[in-house]
Amino acid sequence: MKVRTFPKVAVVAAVVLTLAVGIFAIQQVQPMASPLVATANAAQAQTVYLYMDILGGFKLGPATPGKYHDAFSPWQMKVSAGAQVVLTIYNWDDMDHSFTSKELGVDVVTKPALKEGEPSVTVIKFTAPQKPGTYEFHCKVPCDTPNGDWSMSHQGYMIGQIVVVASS
Ligand SMILES: [Cu+2]
Repeated sequence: MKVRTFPKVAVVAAVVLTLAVGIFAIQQVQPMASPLVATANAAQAQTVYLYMDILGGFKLGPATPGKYHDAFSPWQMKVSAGAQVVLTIYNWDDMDHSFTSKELGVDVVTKPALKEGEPSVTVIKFTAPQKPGTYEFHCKVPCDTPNGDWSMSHQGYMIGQIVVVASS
């Protein structure tokens, strides 16, 4: 029996047609795929790394000339809404302090420095609120004792702020 063969030109034409249809199909699919990819990226929260010192008898107080007070440094930090925050705190003081915030759902005691010049290191993780605004944190451990715990009731000392800004 004679085997029927297709002319070469017809085979090449068929392959080219198949490829053309394939490419056309891919191009048709892509506009659908793009929004799905964008959604997946938006769902991946940004991770932000923050670093803070706690210093004992470090910062002059305006109402108490010549007296140095315990303080967070920096005491104010900005993060994007919904960001995953990894906050590393170096406590250089010779006593416990804490990073405490009911609004942020964080309450962690930072151990004293190992010795002078060797801070304890505490890593805290939390998710920044979705709502932009100013969220307060403070130290709950009685401190700034030589000054009657003055730092504990003063912003910029043992009271600080996480400022949440709308994510771009
Ligand atoms: Cu304190």
